[in-house]
Amino acid sequence: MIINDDFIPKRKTSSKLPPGQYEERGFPVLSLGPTPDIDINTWKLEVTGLVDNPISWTWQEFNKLSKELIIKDIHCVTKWSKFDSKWEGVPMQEIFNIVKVQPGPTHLIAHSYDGYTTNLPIEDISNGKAWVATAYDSDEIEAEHGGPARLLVPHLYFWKSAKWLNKLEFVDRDQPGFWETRGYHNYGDPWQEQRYWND
Ligand SMILES: Nc1nc2c(c(=O)[nH]1)N[C@H]1C(S)=C(S)[C@@H](COP(=O)(O)O)O[C@H]1N2
Ligand SMILES: [Mo]
Repeated sequence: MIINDDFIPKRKTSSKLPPGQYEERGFPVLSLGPTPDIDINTWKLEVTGLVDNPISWTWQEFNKLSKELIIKDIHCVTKWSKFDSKWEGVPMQEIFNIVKVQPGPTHLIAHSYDGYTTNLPIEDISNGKAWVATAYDSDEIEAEHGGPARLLVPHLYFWKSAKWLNKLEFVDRDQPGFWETRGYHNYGDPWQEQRYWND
């Protein structure tokens, strides 16, 4: 009997799973504290630091920017991975163009409403690798998952994807953030299993 591969539903294979991870079908919530109470009428996203046009968007203004649909696997340092998570968001490249990022900065520091921070090399947020997500699964992002807006950097462990985003700061030196100063790897590549300081 000949079985045509095309008629077998595609299955998730372990090749999508970075070392040490397992597939999670749900969507666990991982926050260091309570979900901040954010009023959409006073919400803002500021962009500061080494940019020619620093800006502060309201929710209405931010939602006029062009968005993309993003379907990516995400990988949490606590070992769950979720395949094909579906988001909508503003590409970081769009933000670069509007604020005119100067040639100088080496890192982006993301700041959140709960006081959380995380650091990212500029290369890792350029070239279609990062978004400010405003929707998940065709709906607004639930508060516990970082709504109204969160960073999405799916090629790094998910702690780099700051929830409740409030400020993007372009700087010319590395400044490890909340978890990076508390034992998490400074870079966080899931394929290299860069979980903790000595990995
Ligand atoms: N502002 C903020 N962003 C955050 C966190 C947080 O506590 N505060 N937790 C991080 C961690 S450790 C992970 S794994 C992911 C979890 O996102 P989720 O709760 O949507 O699964 O958010 C990251 N972003
Ligand atoms: Mo995490």
